[in-house]
Amino acid sequence: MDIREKVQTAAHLLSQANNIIVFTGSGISSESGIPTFRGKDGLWKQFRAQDLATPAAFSSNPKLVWEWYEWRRNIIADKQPNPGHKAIAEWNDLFSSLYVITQNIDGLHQKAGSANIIELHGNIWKLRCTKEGIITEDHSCPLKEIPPKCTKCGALLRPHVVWFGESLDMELLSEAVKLCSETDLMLVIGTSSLVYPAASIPLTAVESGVKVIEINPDSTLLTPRADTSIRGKAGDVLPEISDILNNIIRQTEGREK
Ligand code: BV8
Repeated sequence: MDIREKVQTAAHLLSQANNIIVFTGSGISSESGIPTFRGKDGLWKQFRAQDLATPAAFSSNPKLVWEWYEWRRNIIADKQPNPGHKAIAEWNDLFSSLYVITQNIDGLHQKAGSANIIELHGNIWKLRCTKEGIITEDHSCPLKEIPPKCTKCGALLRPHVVWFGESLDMELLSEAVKLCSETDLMLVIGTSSLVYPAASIPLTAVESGVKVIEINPDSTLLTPRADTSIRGKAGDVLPEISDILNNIIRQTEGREK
């Protein structure tokens, strides 16, 4: 099948689905101007994220780790959702249920208007007290001080994100796994499917017999397991799927009148 046929197929599968999951990685935000992790201008090219996004790095040099997150917050602060994020947000009321399960910490799905978002790896605009665990949201750029301190107890604040070597929030992970068994269709967009346990979510969907459609300019470790893999950019493919889906819905409603 060529890309046109795959886009048509994806729209038809969506038109027949009641419950869908959209699973995303950093690739969906790259057209908003936010670097991915492994792309040519990727974060992992300039920094070894595994050396900075870790509890050990934070305990040995919290200032350095915060400088990296401050730099990323500044990149993300003025970025807007792209047509890919917006297409997903426009589907909010088209399905019995639509969940966005994202590995991204940039908050662009919220900014686009999506509901039911599960942030598996946290959110760069949230900070957590290292002593009491209280989570606050702070969008100030730059932060008042680096590293920031808890206004209540004076302890260090950390980014409320999941670092390498840290377990994910088990409630979020089990909710994501449970949703895989209750969904008809999963779109997997902009992820290299390399980082676990998040990368196991689409595989859980495959093993539960869910139709899985990948959207990515490159092939990934998931590609051979997906029902369809559309070689394209999220910002191009998702609006195209949306246009065809809306035509199908209009035709169906026309016939029912
Ligand atoms: C844990 C937040 C254990 C922080 C991130 C097996 C099982 C369990 C763990 C492991 C395992 N094997 C290895 C591990 C360890 C590790 C891991 O997976 N390492 C990798 C490198 C092999 N996992 C962990 O450490 C996890 N924790 O397991 O702890 C434990 C268990 C119990 C108790 C204690 C401990 C935690 C991992 C979370 C790390 N945090 N982010 C921050 O951002 O600062 S990960 C971060 O990188 C992202 O969140 C994301 O998950 C990952 C990058 O992946 P992608 O989003 O896919 O980005 P990437 O650049 O790779 O790919 C982009 C894709 O988009 C490409 O395919 C590209 O082609 C495509 N694309 C580009 N442009 C577009 C596009 N697609 C569409 N449209 C476009 N325009």
